[in-house]
Parts: sequence; structure tokens; C-alpha cells
Amino acid sequence: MAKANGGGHETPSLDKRALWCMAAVTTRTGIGQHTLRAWERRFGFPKPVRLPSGHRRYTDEQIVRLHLIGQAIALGHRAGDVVGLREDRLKELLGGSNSRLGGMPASEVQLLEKVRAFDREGIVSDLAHAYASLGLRTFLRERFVPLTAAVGDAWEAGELAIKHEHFLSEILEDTLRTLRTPLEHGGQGRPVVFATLPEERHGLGVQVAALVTALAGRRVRILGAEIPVDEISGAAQHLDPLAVGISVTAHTASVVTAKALNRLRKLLSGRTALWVGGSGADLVTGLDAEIQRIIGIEDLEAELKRAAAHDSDA
Ligand code: B12
Repeated sequence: MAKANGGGHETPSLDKRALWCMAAVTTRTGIGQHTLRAWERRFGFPKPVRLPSGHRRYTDEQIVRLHLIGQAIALGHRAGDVVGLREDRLKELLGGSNSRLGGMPASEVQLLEKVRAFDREGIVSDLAHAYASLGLRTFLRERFVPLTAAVGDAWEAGELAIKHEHFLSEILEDTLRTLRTPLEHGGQGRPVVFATLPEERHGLGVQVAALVTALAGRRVRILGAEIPVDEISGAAQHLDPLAVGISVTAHTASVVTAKALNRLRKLLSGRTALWVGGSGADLVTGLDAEIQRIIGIEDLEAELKRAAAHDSDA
């Protein structure tokens, strides 16, 4: 869609380069139009070519760089740290975890082979081996999250089908639940309630965040995926949680989500924090100042530690 000097959205070409309108950039990179404007204002990138009409147009090089930035954010980097980086630095940063199969570590390539063969036992045993040898925290940070990003990219590149992605997601959810359940008995303090908003079916982020929270010794209550704001606030009234944690991917990082989160913030008591995490959290613009973005596992651990130290009735 919308290549600016050809096809549907016809525009004058300012030079010989292909130029893309904002909607096309959003479709190709998954980065929303508000976010593109906010980054341009805050970080000076992407600086578009301006048509005489004032409309923004973007080059292929900018789209490539935006795609890499999106991947870096999906891996837990902050927008402020990566939006200004040049293409070579971004590639360096993504390094071994960069997701095209060519750049993948051997362990991930083997695992994806097992996904293609629907080899559940093999995958479960590889994952068990990885978390036993690395420890849970390192496993989650260095294996699990990069693996899901790799699967997404392999799917996008046509190297895995949707049936493979669903198949692996089920195994990953089972694994996270199995790891979390024994920890729940020791959970203490006011709980953290986790959910995703309507339209957000990606529930793995919730499972990871809940496991990290349980590992920190904190009680957890998972509502699940696609939960209406009023239901979440109703559960919070009942539970008086330390925080409500909402997981957002690039798929729902939109104005609608920002509005829903701002409404949820108003419905929650002042005693309950509202945390927004997940690979799309940094892409949501227009959030009320009291809403906290907690992007990666380390940030979540730090926040849980802080809460345990400061809340008398935590
Ligand atoms: C697994 C997956 C699915 C599974 C989800 C299964 C499930 N049970 O969750 C299925 C197959 C259902 C799916 C469906 C779709 N998906 Co999908 N999916 C993914 C994939 C591969 C992984 C996402 C994920 O779960 N990551 C694992 C979590 C653990 O990582 P994370 O989100 O980075 O979270 C980390 C932290 O941020 C933190 N965290 C997460 N949440 C929270 C919350 C709080 C409060 C805190 C504190 C911390 C925290 O924990 C993690 C540790 O760092 C991504 C690829 C990617 N690069 O993300 C695509 C991806 C998100 N999907 C995508 C798309 C397009 C879709 C579909 C639209 C496909 C389709 N045409 O049907 C649908 C949409 C469904 C919907 N309505 O939501 C795109 C989104 C791009 C975009 N801009 O829209 C992606 C990026 C793939 C791609 N490269 O194009 N998907």
C-alpha cells in the first residue's frame, strides 16, 4: 500500500527515491503515527521529507532503521536509548538475537526446526534444559523473550506458519504456568493483578510478568487476555492490589489503548499503581502521567523490590 511515487496514494516525487506516506510506514513497521511524530519531536528521528503540502514522506532507509528500532524495543530496550542510533549500531545491538534465521544462535535455529516438526517433547525438553542450566531469571531474559521475538520475525518473513506460532505459544504458556504454580504458595503482600485489554490476545507477556512477580515473592492474580476495563477495575476493587499490570504489544499500541488505560487509571484507587509493560508499551502515546511504563524484566524486578522496601503493608 501507499508507496508515494506509485500506486494508490499518488504524490509528487521530490527526487528519484521511493517515498512512503505515514500510514504505509505504520503498516510496514508496526510503529504508530503518533509515535513517529513523537520520536521526530523528541529524538529528531525519523525526520521525513516534507511535501509542499506539508505532508510527511519517509525513505526506505528510514523504514529499515525503524524496523530495527522496533525489534530493539521488542527486546526490552527503551525508545530513548535506541531511536537515535544509526543502522550499523542497531544491528550490532541486536547482534545474536537479531531474528532473521541467518543471524540466530544455533539453539534457536534448532528449536525452530522442532517447531516446524511439531516436536512438543523435544521443545519442552530443550526449554527445561535451558532454564535448569541458566536459572529462571536469565532464561526468561536471554532465551525466552528473544525466542518469541525470533518466532515473530520468522513468521513475518514467511519462515514459520501461523499454525507453528500457535503451537509454540501453547507450549510456552504451559511452561510458564508450570514454573509459576509452585511459587504461588509462598506469595506475599498485596497482589499484582495482570491482564491485557480487549483486542490484545497476546497473553504471553502477562505470563512472563506474572512469573517474574511470583519469583520476587509477591502474590499474583492473573485475569488473562482481552479483559474489559470495567472488569479489571471491579477485580481491583475486590483485591486492593499493589498494582494492576497491563501487557501491550505493538498490535494494540494505539490511541484506543491509551484512552482505555487513562480510564482505568481513573477507576483505580490511589493505593493501586497502574503498570503498562510489554513490547508495545513504549509505543503508546498520550498516557496520563501517573501511569508507569515498565518495559522489561529488570525494570519489573526493580519496581517490585522498591515496592517491597517502601510499602509498609506491601
Ligand atoms: C506469540 C505471538 C502471537 C500469538 C499469541 C499467543 C499468546 N498466547 O500470547 C498469536 C499466534 C495468537 C498471535 C496473534 C497475532 N499476532 Co502476534 N506475535 C506473537 C509474538 C511472536 C510474541 C509476542 C509475545 O508473546 N512475546 C513474549 C513476551 C513475553 O514478550 P514482550 O511482549 O516483549 O514482553 C516482555 C516485557 O515487556 C515484559 N512484559 C510483558 N508484558 C508486561 C506487562 C507488565 C505489566 C510488565 C510490568 C511487564 C511486561 O515481559 C516480557 C519480558 O521482557 C510477537 C513477536 C514479537 N516480536 O513480539 C508477534 C506479534 C506481536 N504479533 C503480531 C501480529 C500482527 C499478530 C496478529 C495480528 C496476526 C494475525 N494476522 O492474526 C494476531 C493478533 C491477535 C490479537 N488480536 O492480539 C505482530 C504485531 C505487529 C503489529 N505492529 O501489529 C508481531 C510483532 C509479529 C510481527 N513481527 O509482525 N501472536
